Amino acid sequence: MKHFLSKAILISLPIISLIECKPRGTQSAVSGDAAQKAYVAPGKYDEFYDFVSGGFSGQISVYGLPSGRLLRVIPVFSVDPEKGYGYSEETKAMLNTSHGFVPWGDQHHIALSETNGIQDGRWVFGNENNTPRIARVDLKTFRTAEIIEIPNSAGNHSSPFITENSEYVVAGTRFSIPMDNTNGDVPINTYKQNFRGTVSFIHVDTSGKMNIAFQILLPGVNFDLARAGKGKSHGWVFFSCYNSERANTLLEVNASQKDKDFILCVNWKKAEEYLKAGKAKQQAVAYAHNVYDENKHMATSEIEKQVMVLDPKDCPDMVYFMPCPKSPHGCDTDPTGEYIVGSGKLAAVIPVFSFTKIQKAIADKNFDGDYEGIPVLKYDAVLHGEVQKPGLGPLHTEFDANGNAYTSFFVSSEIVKWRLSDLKVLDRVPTYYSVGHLSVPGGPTRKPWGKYVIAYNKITKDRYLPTGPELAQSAQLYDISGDKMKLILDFPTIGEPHYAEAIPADIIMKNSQKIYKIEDNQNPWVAKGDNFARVERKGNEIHCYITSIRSHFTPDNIEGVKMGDVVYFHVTNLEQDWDIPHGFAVKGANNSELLIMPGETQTLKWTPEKSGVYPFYCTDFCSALHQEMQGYIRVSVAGSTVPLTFSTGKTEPALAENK
Ligand code: K7E
Ligand code: CUA
Repeated sequence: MKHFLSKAILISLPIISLIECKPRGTQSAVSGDAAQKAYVAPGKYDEFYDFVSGGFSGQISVYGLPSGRLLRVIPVFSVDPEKGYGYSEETKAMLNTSHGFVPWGDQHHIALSETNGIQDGRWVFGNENNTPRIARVDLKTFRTAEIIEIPNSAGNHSSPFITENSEYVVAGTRFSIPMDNTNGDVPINTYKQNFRGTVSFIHVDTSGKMNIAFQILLPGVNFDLARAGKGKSHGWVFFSCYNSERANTLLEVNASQKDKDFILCVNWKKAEEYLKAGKAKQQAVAYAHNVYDENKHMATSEIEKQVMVLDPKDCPDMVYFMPCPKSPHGCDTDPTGEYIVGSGKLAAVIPVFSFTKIQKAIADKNFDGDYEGIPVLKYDAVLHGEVQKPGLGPLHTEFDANGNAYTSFFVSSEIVKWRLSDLKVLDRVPTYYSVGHLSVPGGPTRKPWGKYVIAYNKITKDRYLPTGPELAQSAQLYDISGDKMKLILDFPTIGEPHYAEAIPADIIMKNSQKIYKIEDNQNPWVAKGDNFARVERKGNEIHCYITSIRSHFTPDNIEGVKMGDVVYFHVTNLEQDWDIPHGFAVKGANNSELLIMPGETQTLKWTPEKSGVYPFYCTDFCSALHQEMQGYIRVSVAGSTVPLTFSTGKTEPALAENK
């Protein structure tokens, strides 16, 4: 028998390798013509934009769906040499924080702006965990417009979740900490006395401008995820939290003791009333608030000095805890706003809570005591029901427009479809492998667009050609238009994808900006035409006001720079044509290039390290004569008498004094 088997394997191997040229262990799992559904012909547009968080890359990337084509990486919390973000003088202030310039961030979740609970395509918000911040990206330009730091927070994980008219993005702290206005120098094992959690409500005005309206001071648990209410539950936000044990060491054991942790229910309309009534305490803190001015083409950073803090002690009926089994992660509200789904990482069921029952339990004071002074609602009184035996390790839930929910299971590595009304499991599909977040287009809103569910996986293993110790990060696209979910595409992502949202392309593309108008350019260093191009000395600073247009720089010959000078190249791109950026780089510069959009001015700071002649050139292939788009800058020794001169197209030989 043994002998026969091995012979059979020997014989069949060459046949298998003829049909199947992928490495062994790769499962295609795509059936019939399913892959056709992800095919977008050359020159055709995708149906959806998909905004995907970049995890430890710090950026947000944008894909087309269903093709999975990468359209753009938007620099947000990390410097990006491809676009000069965080390298040009104009953009550096975007990455300023109360800790100084931070060139890296951990970009975790995103939230698309909404009007009446429907995606409106104005902005995408992103959070940063490590140095707690929220960013707003303008979807006219796909550029980061604003970043605000969150005080009294550490590990800003539970964010940025948005209310249904973009009134607020919320941010809950994962790590509880001693508050910023206290002497933080306390023994770690005084956690229970000294460590607190906060959730922050960042107001967004109609122009998008953010400010921290208030924070709520809470017990020292770990806030994990959140969702705003919608429809009937508009005015509320639900935050999952774990570590109700308030352990400060070996959390994997010590924060898994209790049978149930909590979902925090915040009545933010009530909080607004308390704020108005003067119940908030002003607290002295320090946090950066950075804004990019589109006309000045420049960021400014301010350190804000105070924040308003509401303490539930002074504000009855503002917050409640709802028991949730066991170490909840995702906390998601369905399109009607009636159901709140908690996903306990270690739980054997998925609890679904009813907003109506929550309101009734509050009215009836149907409490199970309190937790650190905050009323705890009775589990049975607020429960709609539990999804039985759904899978192992539920993490996140999204919804379609037909009353179905889709939950990701990390441990059993699958997506499970179930019905909200009767909590029956309808379908399950494997993911490759260990799905974390998942997303249905419009899935967190009042109006899911449906059609697909996308799995954002934590482990790739054998899905792609190996690339050394680290493999491609992986997303998978499933068709959900029928009763059964069908895998139709794998596509790699940049950084680790946590949350993502997809939105119909037409909502965004109609507003997409093509150029910046040169007449609106208010950059203090702009040169609005070749006749304004010049080089000026201010002490030891050399300011080169350079223009670029296909295919030359003005000026392109610069002399009279001396060692000890600091050179600023202020480059204005005079083009007024879509998709004609020019780049700028100078030999020896150790701070990336510039990439300058049509009508924009950007500045590269350069400190030459020895005398000589340095070429500069355009880094973006802009025309047939792009390779001709170059210039020279001459740096002389300190104390030299070479006069400061600049020119373009001047060909007379230089005087003999210049050697
Ligand atoms: Cu990846 Cu949103 Cu940090 Cu869940 S979190 S998986
Ligand atoms: Cu400008 Cu190449």
